[in-house]
Amino acid sequence: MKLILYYSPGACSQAPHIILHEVGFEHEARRVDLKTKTLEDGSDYLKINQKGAVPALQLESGEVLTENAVILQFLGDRATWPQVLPPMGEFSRYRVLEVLNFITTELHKPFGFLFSSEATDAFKQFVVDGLRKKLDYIDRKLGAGPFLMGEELTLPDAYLFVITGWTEKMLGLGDWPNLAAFRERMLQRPAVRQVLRFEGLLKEEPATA
Ligand SMILES: N[C@@H](CCC(=O)N[C@@H](CS)C(=O)NCC(=O)O)C(=O)O
Repeated sequence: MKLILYYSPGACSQAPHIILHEVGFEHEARRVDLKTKTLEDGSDYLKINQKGAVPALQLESGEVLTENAVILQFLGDRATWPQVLPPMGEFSRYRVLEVLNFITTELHKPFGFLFSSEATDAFKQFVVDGLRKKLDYIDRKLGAGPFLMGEELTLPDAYLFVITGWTEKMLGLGDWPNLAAFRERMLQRPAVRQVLRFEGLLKEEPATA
């Protein structure tokens, strides 16, 4: 049995989806309707992940792993090349996990409130004010990059790519030039393009001749 990723187009599940492609793991991606909590064959997603959220990763053993940051670590530990997560014993591992944790708790979580139809405008404004400061920080940390950790892509880059998509949609990227440039660079990567195409989110350039 292959690895199975449960995803929703453009959701945070895009981060492990990109990493699966970056490290070249054979997998199947199954789309979840987050409103009805069903899969495309009509079956009940809550039987796979009782929390109802994506991502979930079903392993060859049948075991299902949830929580994005943990799924990413699992993939990082399994990958031999490229090294998207330094091994145990290297301090740089904790630097990678430090940023991964920042993205999941300080960026991903608040963005979730902005997508809610139940949150009031005042609450959303409060969330945006906080998010802007966190985006300022990550924009400074990224700098000219090309990646969060410097020259090589690591786990949080895939997650940050998803966040830049949400930022572009909800706030625009004008205030964060490093994030805007990072997004453009990531959009050139074959793994990213493959995932966007699979998720139905890639606007293909029209043929010129
Ligand atoms: N704690 C989970 C949260 C994941 C999450 O928020 N997923 C969103 C999509 S980005 C989702 O599935 N929302 C629908 C729901 O929770 O019902 C994680 O970190 O993986």
